[in-house]
Amino acid sequence: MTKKQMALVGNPNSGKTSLFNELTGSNQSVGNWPGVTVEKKEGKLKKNTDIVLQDLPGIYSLSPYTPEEVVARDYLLEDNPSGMLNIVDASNLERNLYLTTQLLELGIPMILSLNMMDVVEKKGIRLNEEKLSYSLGVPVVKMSVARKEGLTHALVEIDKLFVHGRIPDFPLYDNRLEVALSEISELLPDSIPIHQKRWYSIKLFERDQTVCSRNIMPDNVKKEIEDIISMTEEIIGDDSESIIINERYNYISQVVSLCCVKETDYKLSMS
Ligand code: BGO
Repeated sequence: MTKKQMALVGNPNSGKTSLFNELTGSNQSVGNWPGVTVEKKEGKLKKNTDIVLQDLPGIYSLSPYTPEEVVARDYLLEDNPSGMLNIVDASNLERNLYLTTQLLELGIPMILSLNMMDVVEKKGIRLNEEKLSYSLGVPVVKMSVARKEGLTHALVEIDKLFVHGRIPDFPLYDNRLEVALSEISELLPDSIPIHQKRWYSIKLFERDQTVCSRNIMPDNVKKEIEDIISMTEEIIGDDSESIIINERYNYISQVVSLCCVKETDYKLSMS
């Protein structure tokens, strides 16, 4: 019987290794990813050995600048995992959600694990996971791996994902950018699966070298896409890569302001 694959993704120091060890125990195998000296770890869940958790290297983004980013991005795009467990350090939510915005564009069902909730509580921050879940369109699990809290809830969400996991909606950005992205999406070849069209549109808009060099389109279409990008750069007044970065941060700050309250602010507004 083929195993069900689930990717474990997150920034370095988010608690990914701690979570991987808690969920898989001694059911682990370690090797290297082909062609690179990046460690490859996978493990069967202790509570359900039909599910294999693929521990991806800790990364800050899916830009192909480091071997770790390349490994993670290739796996997520080409190995068709059924879902991903995205672990974020909730005590640095704004910074950690940057990777999440990119993961949401890959067309893979996601569970968001808000780790380090013990630190969040000590900092006096209230995090509303229902609002976060609603804003991002994915199930959210609060946890503290250090205190072994939230692990059972994560396992329940993993089981649910294999029954009725859905591809999340991707974040929507500035209208002028959205027009460009939908025009690029229309020009993509049929060989790109529908659920990956958003990812490819954004990567082409950013002039991502790995995607551009793949020659997935004839020259006249490449030219049309370049015209769309240049025109949008002129309208917004910035280069395409910065446009995407700024839009991601705008989106994140809206989400965080909706879901996060500092207890000191709360007390101030009550007094
Ligand atoms: C050290 N809460 C708290 N407070 N800490 C956590 C939690 C949590 O929920 N989860 C993990 N940590 P990794 P990556 C350490 O190693 O799993 C801690 O990179 C130390 N080490 O224990 O390695 C975890 O795989 C000395 O901390 O993350 C670890 O994603 C002093 O977060 C760190 C203090 O976890 C990173 C901590 C020698």
